[in-house]
Amino acid sequence: MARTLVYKILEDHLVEGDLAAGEPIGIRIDQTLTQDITGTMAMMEYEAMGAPPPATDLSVNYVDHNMMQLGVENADDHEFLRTFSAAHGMVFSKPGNGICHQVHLERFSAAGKTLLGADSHTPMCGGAGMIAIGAGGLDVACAIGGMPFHLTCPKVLGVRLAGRLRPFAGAKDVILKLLSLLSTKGNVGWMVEYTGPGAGTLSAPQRATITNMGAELGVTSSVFASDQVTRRFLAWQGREDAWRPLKADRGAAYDRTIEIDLARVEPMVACPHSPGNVRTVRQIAGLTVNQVCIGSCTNSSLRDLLTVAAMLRGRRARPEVGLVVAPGSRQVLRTIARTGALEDLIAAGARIDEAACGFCIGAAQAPRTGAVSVRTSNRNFEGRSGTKSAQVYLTSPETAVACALTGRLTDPRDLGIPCPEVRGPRRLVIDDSMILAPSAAPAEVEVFRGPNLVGPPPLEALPDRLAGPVALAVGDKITTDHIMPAGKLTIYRSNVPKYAEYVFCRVDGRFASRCAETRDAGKANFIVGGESYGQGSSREHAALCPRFLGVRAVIAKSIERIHHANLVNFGILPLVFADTADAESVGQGDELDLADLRTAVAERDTVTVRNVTRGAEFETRLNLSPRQRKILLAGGVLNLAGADAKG
Ligand code: MIC
Ligand code: SF4
Repeated sequence: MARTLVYKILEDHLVEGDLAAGEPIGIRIDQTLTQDITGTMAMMEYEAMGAPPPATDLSVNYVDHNMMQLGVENADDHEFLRTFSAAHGMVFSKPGNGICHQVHLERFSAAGKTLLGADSHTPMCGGAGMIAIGAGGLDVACAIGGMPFHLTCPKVLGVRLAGRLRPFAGAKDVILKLLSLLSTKGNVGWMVEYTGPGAGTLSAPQRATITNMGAELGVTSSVFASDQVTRRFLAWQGREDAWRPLKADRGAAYDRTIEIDLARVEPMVACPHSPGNVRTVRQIAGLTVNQVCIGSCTNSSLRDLLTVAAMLRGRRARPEVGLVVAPGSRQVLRTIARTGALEDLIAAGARIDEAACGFCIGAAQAPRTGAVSVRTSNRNFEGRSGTKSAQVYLTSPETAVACALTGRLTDPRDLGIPCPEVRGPRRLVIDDSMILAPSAAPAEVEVFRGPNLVGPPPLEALPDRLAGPVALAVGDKITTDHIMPAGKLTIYRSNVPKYAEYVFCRVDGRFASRCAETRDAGKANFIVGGESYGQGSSREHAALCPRFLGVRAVIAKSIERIHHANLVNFGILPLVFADTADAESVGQGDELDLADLRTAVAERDTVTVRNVTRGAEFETRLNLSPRQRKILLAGGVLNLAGADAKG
C-alpha cells in the first residue's frame, strides 16, 4: 500500500502496537534534546530511574532559556547540566551556542530519524525530514534510557503546497495562513506532511519555520520530504552524510488534504493573545508599534537575519521604536559578523541580544506598560513577554522590519523598497567548539549540584477515593504559561517546592496557598477547565508543581496532547467532561467526590464525579492507553519499577 512519509518513518521505528490511526503505539527514539529549563528536572528524573547509559544515538542537553545570571541559580544549573552530560554520555551545548532547535537543525538533524525533545518546538527538525516530537522531560528521560516513546498513532494531514512565494511573503506567513484555517484547537492526534511542488521552492530553514510553528496548531509533528533542498542544506553544514532521500509513496492517501498556493500567501499577523488570531497585515495596518523583536527559534536562521540586515541596510529604526535582534545560533551570529550583516543591524539601531530564547519567553526585553510589540516568535499569550498589559503581534521578519522602519504595523510590500534577494555565503562559519562531547572518563567527573537543585518529590499511588474542593475553575485555552508562568520565575525550574508557589499566580494569586492548605488537611484539589486545557509549551512543571500542591485531577472540556501526557506522568487524573455542558455547573469551591477510582482507572473509560456542594453528579471520560493506566495507578512514571515502565 502506498504510504505517507509520516507512516514510513513511524514504521521504521515501530516497536509496539499497530500503525492504525488512533491506536497506542511505541516508537524507538534515535535522538533526544533537552534545554536548561526542562533539562535539569529531566536529568534528575533520569537519575531517579537509575541513570542507565543512553540508548539513543545522540542525546544533547542545551542551555538557551535561563541565560540571565542575576543570582547563582542559572549559573549553577548550567554547571549541573555540563557536568551531568559529561558524566552520563550526553552532549552539552554551552550557553551562547544558540537556541536548541536552531542548533539541532544545523548540527544534528538527520533525515528519516526520530527526535524526541523536552520542548514543544522540537518539530522544527521536521524541516529536514525527521519525525521530531515535543514531550515532557520525563518522557525524554525514559527515551534516553531506551524505552519506547508512546503516542497515539496519528492521522495525517497532507498540506499540498503549490506555486512560489511572492516578494516579501515568507515561511512565517505560510504557517500563519494555516493557523488561520485550522486554529489552535482541535488538531490533537494529527501530524502534518507538506507535499507538492511548492515545497521544493522552500529552503530547509523556511521549512523549519513552518514545522516549528506546527506546535501552535497542537499537532504531534510536522514534516517535509528529504530532497535535494535538504541535501544542499546538510552539505552546506558539512554533514551530507546525514542525508538520505525520503518522500511519500506516489498515491499515498491522507486523512485530510489542504492546498495552499504559495503565490497567494500574503504578509500575515497573529494578533493578541493567540497565535491562531490571524489577519492579513493590511487588514490592521497603521497601528502604532513601540517595540520590534526579531529572533526566537521560529525566525532566527541565517536566511532570516540576512534578509533583515539587507532590508535595514542604510536605514534606521524609528527613534521611538525599540528594535531587538537575537540570532538563533552562534553559527548565525558568526556568519553575519563575517559577512558584514551584523554591522548593518547595529547601524540601523538594533540591540543585539545573545543567541538564545531571551525575549521570546519573557526572559529579556519585556516591553513597556501597554506597549504594542511586534515579534517574529511563535507565541503571543497574554503576559508571556513579561508585561501583562503588552499587546504582542506575531509576524515574519520582513514585516517586523517594515514596522521598525515606519513605527506602524506595515505590510512590507507597502514600504516602497525592493525585496532583497538574499543568498547565503558559500561557506558557513562551522565551529562546534561550544558543543561538548561526553567525558571519556565519566567516572572521574564530579556532578555539580547547586543549592537550588531539588529532586522530583516522591508521589503516592492513586487512592481509591479522592475528595476535596475545586481549587480553580477556568475557561477555554488555558495555556501552560497560565498554569506555570515562565519569564523571571524559570530560575526555579530545578526547585519544585519553590516554583510551585507560583502555580496560576497570574490568574489567581491565592491559588498556591489555598491548595497547600487543602493538601495539608489531607484533601485533594481539583482544577476545572475548558477547551484545549494545557496548550502551549511542553513544560512538565505545569503538571508536577500542581501535583506537589495536591492537585489530583484536572476536569476539562479537552486537554492538549503534551499536557495530557505530563498529567499522567505525574499521577494527575486527566478527565474530560462527557457532556461539555456540565462544565458550566461546577464552580470554584464546590466539593467533589470521586469514588471507586482504582477500578475505574484499571478497567473503565469513565469516572463519575459527585458534586457534593450542589447535590449533583456528572460523567467524565478517561482516554488512556493500557500503559497510562498502570502509570496512574502507581502514582506516576517514577513509581513504576523499570520493567513495568517499559510495558
Ligand atoms: C516555550 O516556548 O514555551 C518554551 C519555554 O520553550 C517551552 C519549554 C518550557 O517551558 O520548558 C516549550 O515550548 O516547551
Ligand atoms: Fe526558546 Fe521561544 Fe523557541 Fe521556546 S519558542 S524554544 S522560548 S525561542
